[in-house]
Amino acid sequence: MKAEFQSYDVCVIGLGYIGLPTASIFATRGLKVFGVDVRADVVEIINGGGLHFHEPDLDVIVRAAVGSGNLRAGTTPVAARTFILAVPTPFSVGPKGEKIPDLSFVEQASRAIAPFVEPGNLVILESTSPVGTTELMRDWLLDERRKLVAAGRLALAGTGEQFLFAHCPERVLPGNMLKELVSNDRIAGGLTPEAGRVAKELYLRFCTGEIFVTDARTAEMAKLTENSFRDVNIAFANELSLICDHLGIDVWELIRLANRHPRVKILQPGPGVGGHCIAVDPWFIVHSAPEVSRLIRTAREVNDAKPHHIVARVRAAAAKLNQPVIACLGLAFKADIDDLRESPAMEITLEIARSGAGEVLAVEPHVTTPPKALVGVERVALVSLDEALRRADIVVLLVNHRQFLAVDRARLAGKIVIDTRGVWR
Ligand code: SAJ
Repeated sequence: MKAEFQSYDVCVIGLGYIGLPTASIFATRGLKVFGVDVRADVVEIINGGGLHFHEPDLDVIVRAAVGSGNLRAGTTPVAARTFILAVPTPFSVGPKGEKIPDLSFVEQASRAIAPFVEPGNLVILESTSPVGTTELMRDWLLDERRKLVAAGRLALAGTGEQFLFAHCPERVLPGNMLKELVSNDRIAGGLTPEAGRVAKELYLRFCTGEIFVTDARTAEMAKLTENSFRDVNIAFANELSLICDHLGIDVWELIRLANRHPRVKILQPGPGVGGHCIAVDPWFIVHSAPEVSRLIRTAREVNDAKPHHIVARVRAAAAKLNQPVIACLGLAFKADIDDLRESPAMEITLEIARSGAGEVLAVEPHVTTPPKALVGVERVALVSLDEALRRADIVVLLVNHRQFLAVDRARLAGKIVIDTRGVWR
């Protein structure tokens, strides 16, 4: 058992897809890091040098970080020079269907670290957040400190000027996180110029990209802008796919040809947009300026409607057969990862099963036990790729996992194939 540190350099709150790689990389660069997660099972796995989700090469770096003694995890924060909040920022759905940012995890984390933060410490919000959240983080932290003083559990609450607050959004791509964590440019947005500068110094420990210092609100909006830009561009491709279906044109051939223009770079249509970022973040912009975010809102609606279009195609094909077996290939939100969050593939598979169109065989090479969402749903089973291809009358390719790209096309002969990714053409 390694000796406890006298003090930590960094305390990372939230050991998920962003917090764990960030904590680990700081630890491998010699900083003493304490990671905090509300889930005791996650803490135990990490302290054992393991990880609770799949990301290429992350296991190696977590093992190295824990093995060196520089990374430890626990369920409550500790004192540190810098605190990094990497907690979820989902949205909730209001009574009229409007999407409302849910900042409860940021608030909980801000209040949880309040007793441990000392004047001069830096507090960084890494979670993708609506504009103004870094200010809220400061306000929640100070409010909690005032309550602790009133309860006699803290000597001095302090003022906003005594601490440094910054927003430094992560920009890593799931599936390529470790490379991008190091090499991507970053933005350090301080509530004060000093906070931005100190945050930049910290990330220079591992970041080889450029780090740009700005104010917190610009940094918040920059991150939302990046993901909205991608969402709008994918929506364009998805809308084209609907138009092409209508006109009997192969959309992938169309895009391939249009992209030969020197200033055209259309993205790829698919079954919809998933994940916890691109399908969520544009709503934060819409929520903050609903009257003037028309394009961004429409793009979200186009992408959210795409799964239903795929289901309609599958149902139309199934209606021509008697009790068909339908293979749904892929449940993850994109290729070669195991993340099922906000996955259109999962949504489509469930909707097909519930529609009673036929017996559904789901295939997901990255999971071994049936995901919770499928448990208890009738007429759907998680099976191997081989079984699905053997038994299916209709094959729906939902995720371009490399295992599916390698499928011998002869095995698809005589079946109805709905290739939502255009990879089997
Ligand atoms: N998709 C398409 N067509 C495309 C590209 C993507 O349908 O041409 C779909 C994917 O299948 C997936 C979804 O979009 O369902 C999102 O995938 P993605 O690879 O575009 O992005 P994410 O969600 O994995 O990661 C994004 C990245 N943002 C940008 O590229 C602007 C990443 O850099 C961010 O760090 C991440 O969001 C985040 O955490 O915010």
